[in-house]
Amino acid sequence: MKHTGLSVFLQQQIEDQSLIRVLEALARSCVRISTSLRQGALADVLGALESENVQGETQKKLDVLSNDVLLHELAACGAVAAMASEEMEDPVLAAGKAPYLVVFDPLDGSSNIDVNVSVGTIFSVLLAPKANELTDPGIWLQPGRTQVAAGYAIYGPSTQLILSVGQGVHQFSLDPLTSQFVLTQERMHVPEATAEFAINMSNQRFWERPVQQYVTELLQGKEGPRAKNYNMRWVASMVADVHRILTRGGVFLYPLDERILSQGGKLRLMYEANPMGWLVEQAGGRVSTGHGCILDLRPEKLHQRVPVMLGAAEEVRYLEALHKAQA
Ligand code: P6P
Repeated sequence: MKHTGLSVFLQQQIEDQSLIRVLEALARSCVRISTSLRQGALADVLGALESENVQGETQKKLDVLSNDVLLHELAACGAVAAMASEEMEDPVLAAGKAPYLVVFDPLDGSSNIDVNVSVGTIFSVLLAPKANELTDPGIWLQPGRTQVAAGYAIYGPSTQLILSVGQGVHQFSLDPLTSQFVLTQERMHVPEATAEFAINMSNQRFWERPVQQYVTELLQGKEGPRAKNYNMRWVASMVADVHRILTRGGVFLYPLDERILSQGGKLRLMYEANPMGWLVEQAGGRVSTGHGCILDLRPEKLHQRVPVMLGAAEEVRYLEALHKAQA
């Protein structure tokens, strides 16, 4: 069966050639990152560095390598004015006068690399301001709903690129023989209801009451108020958990807990919650802090963290009702 190539698909979907250049640069980056990951121990790219990132997390060699690949490809494409990354304190200028900003998590879930579990690259494309405003930190603080494009690559048994430009969520698979992404699914969909949830249960004693109640009810199964049995999955790689939800449904939670209250949450707004939440909403799901849609938040800082609940709309709305009832 002949599959449509990514570039052909983008030309069919998008008139703006600059946006196509950005998305093709992101795709090239993901192919290069996938290749490095596949080499793994054979290329001395595993393991940790002495350095820490802005999050205070020890950087893996592949974190830095992936970040450098994205910086190079995006700067070279000529359509990106500036870039920001989970791995860097401050944004970096690229082409200067150009239409787009790109913010990314170059290798999400990297703690899983050394145990050979799926990881990913998450990206979000925003409109750039006029060239003379590029050093203003406020240009990055755009609500998730204003994203021009968003997506992720998942480096698993196969490498896949999932992206949207606001007209549905589409899946491309990397053909290892040609190193090209080809369309393998159009219009991914998150079912309204689910019987599968994803959360790190080891944090249960620290959660706020609405999440405690929510998960307790799920675990009560058919005998409980939800009147059905639920399955649980937790990969501890957001890209893998969200990809499962876009592929077969489900609900994902990384809620506040008393240990991270001061940080505002664990996951990052600009390059995890917003791009992933926008994709999920595009696919018919919902994304929330528990108190309201994440995509409507006005970001206050580039590396801001938020509580995240996303996936099956029925479950996210139920969680919001529990938060409202216990407010
Ligand atoms: P925990 C990976 O480090 C990450 O940022 C997300 O990809 C993932 O969902 C979460 O953290 C896992 O967190 O506390 O379960 O290790």
